[in-house]
This record gives sequence, C-alpha cells and structure tokens, in this order.
Amino acid sequence: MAYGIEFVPSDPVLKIAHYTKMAEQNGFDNVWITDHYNNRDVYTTLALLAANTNTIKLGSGVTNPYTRNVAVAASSIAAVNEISGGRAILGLGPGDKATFDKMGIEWVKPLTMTRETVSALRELFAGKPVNQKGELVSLSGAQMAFAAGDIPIYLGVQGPKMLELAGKIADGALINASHPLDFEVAVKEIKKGVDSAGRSMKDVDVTAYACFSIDKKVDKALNAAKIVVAFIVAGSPPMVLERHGIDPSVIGTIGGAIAKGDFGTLMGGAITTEMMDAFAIYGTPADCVARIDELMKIGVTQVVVGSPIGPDKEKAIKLIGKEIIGG
Ligand code: F42
Repeated sequence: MAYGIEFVPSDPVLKIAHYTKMAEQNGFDNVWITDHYNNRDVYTTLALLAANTNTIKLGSGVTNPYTRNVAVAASSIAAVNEISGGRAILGLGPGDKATFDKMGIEWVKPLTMTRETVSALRELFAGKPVNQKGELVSLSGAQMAFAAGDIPIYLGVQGPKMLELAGKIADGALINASHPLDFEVAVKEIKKGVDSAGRSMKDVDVTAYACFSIDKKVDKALNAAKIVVAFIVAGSPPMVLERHGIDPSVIGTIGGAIAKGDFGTLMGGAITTEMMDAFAIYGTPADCVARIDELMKIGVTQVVVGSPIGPDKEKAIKLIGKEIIGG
C-alpha cells in the first residue's frame, strides 16, 4: 500500500510546506494539493513543495480542464516536474458546476472534456506538436519548448462512466470514498475500462482519497471528522447513501444545518456512527489499519489521508508514520 496526504491551500502555502516536509520524513509517498480558484494557487503551492522536499511525489489533487487551457496546464505541471526532479503527477477532474457558474465558465460535457484533455496532455508531455480536432479540445500545432518528462495522469472520479474512463486512459484513479462497499463498485467499473483498453489493473493506481482522522483516543478522532463527514453526506448522491443503509432524507436535514452554521446539531447527534463508518477512516491506529487492510483486499493501492487527518495534524502525521506506514 502506498500512502498519500491531501492538503487544501485554504491554509497558507508555507504552513502546507511545513506539514509536507513532515509527511515526507514520516514515510508518505505522495502529497496531493486540491485546486479551487478561491484558495492559494495549486501550481505555486506545488512549486514551493518541490523545492522544499526530496522524495515525496507531488500531485494536483485535482485540477480541472476548464479554468486553464490544456497547453498552459501542461507547462505548469512540467515546470513542477523539472523543479522536483521528476516527481510531479497531474491529477485532473471535471470539477463542479456550482464553482464554474460563479466564475462565468460554462461546464459542458465533463467526461468528453476530461477525455480530450488527457489525450492532448499525453501528446504535449511527449514533446510533439499537437494537432487535435476534438469536440471540446482542439489544438493546432501547440508544442512544449522544454522537456516535460513522463508525467503520470490521475483522474478524480466517482461516477461509473468516469471510473471506466480512468481504467481506459489514466495512470491512477483518485476516488473520494472510504468504505469497502464503494470500492467494490469502483474497482468493477475501473476494470471494465482496463479490459476494454487491453490494459492491466496494475496500470492503474486505485486510490482511496479518504476523509481520515486518527488519534490514540477514538472519541477525539471521531469528533474531529464529524463536520467533514456532514459535508460529504450532504453532497452525496442518494444512491450512495442507500448503499450504506442511510435514509437519503438526511441530505435535507444535514444540508440545512450546514447552511445555517448549526454545528451544535451536527456535533450533537445528526452525524451517526453509520455515517462515520461509511464516509471516514477514523479511530485509533489499529482501527485505521483494520479498514486499510479491507480496502487493500479489494484492490486499493494507495490511501490518501484527507481532511481532517486528525484533531492535531502534526501528531496525526507522526502517528500514521510510526503506527501505519512504518508499523
Ligand atoms: N474538484 C475540484 O474542483 N477541486 C479539487 O481539488 C477536487 C479534488 C478531488 C479529489 C478526489 C476526487 O475524487 C474528486 C475531486 N474533485 C475536485 C471533484 C472532481 O473534479 C470531479 O468533479 C468529480 O470527481 C467528478 O465526479 P463524477 O465522476 O461523478 O463525474 C461527473 C461529471 C459525472 O456526471 N459523471 C458521469 C458518470 O457516470 O461517471 C458521466 C457523465 C457523462 O457521461 N457526461 C457526458 C460527457 O460527455 O461529459 C455527457 C452526457 C450528456 O448527456 O450530455
């Protein structure tokens, strides 16, 4: 099992650099930086991390094909690859409509956009002049002026068709989930894509991009993750909630409490143990190891510890390093 860690640059970049160095020293293989226009810029963050680390792989987790032209995105990640001595990964996902509405960007055909962007990126990374006439992504002779290197492309995917696409064309699938039931479904869809493209499951790093919270005391770990789980429940498709035996009507209750900033309700019982089990890897090191072992058996090859990581981030990184990665 490989281990990654996710940071959201709603925190200052220098703070993330400090945590990332600590993650590298504690044995993490990958760091993933999220991309939302209202946070610090993902490539600026990755560039600083590249200069401040030696071994950890550095990924956008994930950028999107709408806010930057594909050739500009290729240049940005290639610069990170150069600074880091070949440690960059391009994580790409279609993003969400609500965000693009705010930016005045039309969000059309996310799957087609993702597929055509990946094909252009592969050609750009190979240093070729790209002449692509796609439905959404067209280039007329664009070519990199410096060697990008062989940069892996991972896709942020949840839906069946996007999972299948990842199996067909990506080096990895970043899947926002924590529970074996969700990965049973996801691995099947990825395998469809792998088979249809004549690839092997070994070609795809199946990554659990999970809400994670660890502490020596289970209650502290649980409380630290409750609000994150509330957001996940409120944003989940009803089908996913039903898969975990959760009544989809909770979307309204929990979404309403979030909208009102009523954290008392969320912390006081609205977020049940079933919800925590479905949408987070949490608890003591032994609890987390037990869940990770289950995921590994299903075919997960990387676990990314995402927000909140633990009630105390520094303690959590050290605990994961000692008891899980090194344990
Ligand atoms: N989004 C961000 O904006 N920033 C982040 O930092 C971020 C991180 C992240 C990490 C892991 C992860 O898994 C997702 C992450 N995301 C992040 C979200 C990501 O960008 C995507 O929004 C999300 O993963 C995509 O969800 P999805 O796989 O459910 O895809 C959506 C678009 C969907 O509807 N998929 C359908 C499916 O079945 O998979 C396919 C839809 C389809 O086929 N559409 C056709 C097409 O061509 O696009 C058109 C169909 C028609 O009728 O026109």
